[in-house]
Amino acid sequence: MKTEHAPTIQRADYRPLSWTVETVDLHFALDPEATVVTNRMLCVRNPDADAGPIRLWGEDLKRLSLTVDGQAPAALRESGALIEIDAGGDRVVVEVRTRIDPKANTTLSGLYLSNGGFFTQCEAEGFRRITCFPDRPDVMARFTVTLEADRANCPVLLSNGNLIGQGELPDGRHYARWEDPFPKPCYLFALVAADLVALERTVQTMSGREVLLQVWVEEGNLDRCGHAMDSLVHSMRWDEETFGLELDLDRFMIVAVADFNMGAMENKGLNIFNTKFVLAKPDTATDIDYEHVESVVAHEYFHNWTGNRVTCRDWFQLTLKEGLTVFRDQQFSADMLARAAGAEGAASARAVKRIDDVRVLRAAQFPEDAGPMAHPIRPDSYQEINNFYTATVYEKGAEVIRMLHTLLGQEGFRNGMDLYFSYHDGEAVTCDDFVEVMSEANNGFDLDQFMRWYSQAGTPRVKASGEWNAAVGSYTLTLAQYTPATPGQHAKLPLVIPVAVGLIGPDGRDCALRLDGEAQDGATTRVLKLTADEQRFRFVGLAAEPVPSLLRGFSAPVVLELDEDDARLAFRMAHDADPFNRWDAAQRYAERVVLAMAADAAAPVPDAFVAAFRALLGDGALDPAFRAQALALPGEAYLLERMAPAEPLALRAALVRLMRTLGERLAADWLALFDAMQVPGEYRYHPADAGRRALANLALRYLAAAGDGEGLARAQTRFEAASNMTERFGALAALVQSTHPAREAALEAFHARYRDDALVLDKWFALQAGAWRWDDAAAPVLDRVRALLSDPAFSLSNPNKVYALLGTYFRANPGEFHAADGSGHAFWAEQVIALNGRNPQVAARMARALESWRRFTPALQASIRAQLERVLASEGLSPDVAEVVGKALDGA
Ligand code: B3K
Ligand code: ZN
Repeated sequence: MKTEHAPTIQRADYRPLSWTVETVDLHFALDPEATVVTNRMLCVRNPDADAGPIRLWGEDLKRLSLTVDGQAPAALRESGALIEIDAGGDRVVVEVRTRIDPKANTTLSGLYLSNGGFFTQCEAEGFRRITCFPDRPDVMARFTVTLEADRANCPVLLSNGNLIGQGELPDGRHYARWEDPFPKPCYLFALVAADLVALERTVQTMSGREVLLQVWVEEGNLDRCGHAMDSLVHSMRWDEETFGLELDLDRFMIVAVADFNMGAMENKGLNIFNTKFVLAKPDTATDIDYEHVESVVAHEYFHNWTGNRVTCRDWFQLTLKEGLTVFRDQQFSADMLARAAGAEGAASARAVKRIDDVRVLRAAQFPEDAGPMAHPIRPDSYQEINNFYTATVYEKGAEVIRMLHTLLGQEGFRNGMDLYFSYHDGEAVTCDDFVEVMSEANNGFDLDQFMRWYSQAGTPRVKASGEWNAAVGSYTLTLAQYTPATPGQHAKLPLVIPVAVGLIGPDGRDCALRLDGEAQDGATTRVLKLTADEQRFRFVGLAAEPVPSLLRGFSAPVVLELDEDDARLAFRMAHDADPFNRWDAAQRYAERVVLAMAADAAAPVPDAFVAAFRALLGDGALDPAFRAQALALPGEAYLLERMAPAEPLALRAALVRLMRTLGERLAADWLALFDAMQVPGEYRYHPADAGRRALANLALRYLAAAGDGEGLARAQTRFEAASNMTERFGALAALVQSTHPAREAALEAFHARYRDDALVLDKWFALQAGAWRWDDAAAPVLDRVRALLSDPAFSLSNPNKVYALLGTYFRANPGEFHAADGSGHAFWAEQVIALNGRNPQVAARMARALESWRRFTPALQASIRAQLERVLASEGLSPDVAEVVGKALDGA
């Protein structure tokens, strides 16, 4: 058992184990309440480590027997989850039999039940909840697995690798035997025993091998697997074409399960997915769901090389596989979008993807990096590793890989990847190993200073200023950097920051760039390398004073501080040749307006802003998907982050007012836009159609916010007549985010239509939990959330339901959650405590919703602190929640 006060694990304490495992033979006699696991391991002495005992970890297990070479061990010591066994010689067979109770396992880590079937989740440390094992990623062993189960309940028996035997057993039971030819860490082990059916496809890999692809789901869902299958095939092709990486197994399986803590898991050859990221058909999934299915399928598939073939030496290196794999899936999605858009629209399509990714980074990672849980992409310590599957490790980690890609170029990066696999295939390595091969493959490219990105936490600030010298036609750009202090890390050193720069002339066109002392090469965007605290870059040969466009494409995960007046922002909103920066100019302008309105409830919406907004709205030359991004206001979480102190209620009031005003003043434009964006014909998931639907839905949102009669009528018709979920749900969202009397009836109709569809009901829960109040007399959203807790479709045991209802309320509805009377905070404590006893990982995720409490006004701080203390003092607190709440209260 884990103890209540989990010790802190330090990266610097890493030591190789004295004994590792060469082969594992697992036998599962599956039973819902008493599964017996027999584990035969060939343990071998590690020549690279100091002499010591065999170390195994086991948690929540009933140990039935343990032998070493068939004998009771001479000496066995236990402390917490750790078991140490003294053994002689160099090779011994350790056999452990354990009994586990999958039905009682509500943590969804280890072996558990979902709808009568058996499923596993082992990353990070779930395997020790199945059997005793050296549960560390640097122990890579070859697995053979035999599953035995009741045939009627579990006709399908799956594990990693290849099926090497199956047959009948007495008493209505049957068995299957699987062998994985590739050594792997135990976190990649998986089994599934359930009543499922598969969509199958056979494809050829680039070397001409035939492989069998399967997507396993419950019978009624077979008509929702096609998109996941297509996405898998596209991912395979992309990895072959882009990185020369081929599927290495004869069979690749995806299994969908409704109870799952996160999105999906890259178990070798047997990926297990949350149903949310597999199932999609037009009537139940939105365009965004389709996109997510594609990118999560790709992400897990790409892990086969970046994560599985080459894995992490220890969990501190998590970003080695996660940052790199997120970068790969982002590139894949961008390529897919660009391909669908054709040559003309490719740049805009890529920008739209980049904007999406940066929105996530700013909304989730920037606040994390500024709060009590701030950590470098490679943390130095943790209490509970599951708390470190963070936006920093994943999303900032991907940004760090992207910067390497920018610095080394496409080809240099590919050469580095090739060398990485040639050196480290089959190994468990570190982030240093990765960066070292990148350097070696690029003529010793100096990445020493770059490594600071792995060790420094906090979002760097880049402060830019420009000076125009009319007499000589030069423009001097001064860039300075600093990184604010983070908990436990006060002094920061300068980083290597690639800053992509363009200069826009008064005619709105990009100038050809020439740095002083360099030749003119016609380029209009240059990547400047900022490495010192402050540097100057002098551009020459300019005819008139330019407007700088900095950090194009978001070339580094930093906050850009640049003094730009409204007119300049409007100018860049209209003319910046870099679509990302054009979007960013609109965001900056909107941020400025909304924060001014939050600071002063009487501040009007500036006419100039409305005009700039209208110009974008009506610019038919712009791709609809891009316009939908540019016309969506900055996220509330990001805006709160930009406010000091954070005042969620004032911010919400400002957002309501701004949306209303934009809806009212541009009503005719929105109506025309909505009508122009209709997509005729049958639904197909295609980025071009998706962009039009997104823009039409956004138009409805503004019209509904303004209470526009014609807009609301259109929303209602669309809701009733829609042929697909994107339109139906978009219309419902518009109605719910309004004062329209049909609001409740629409929610009910939606519920009636989808009452048996768990994934669609998640949307229904989330929509209500995330609703704003458009009418001052309306009841607080908390009343609704409380009522929904007792809806028959809701369950605290199902993570998707928790994320939809509670997660949305805590994390995506700050204007309601932070109600001045503290009711939201008290509710939070209640729910975190309830979840803690059931599922610590899910509880800890919810707990994190209040970690940035010190940024709020004093009254809110007092309210939140009391609830944090209440949770900390509650009985049986898991290490997961204890770490989050403890760090939140500790502060810097
Ligand atoms: N590697 C898994 C995440 C496991 C989370 C464990 N708490 C999914 C992914 O990143 O692909
Ligand atoms: Zn991953």
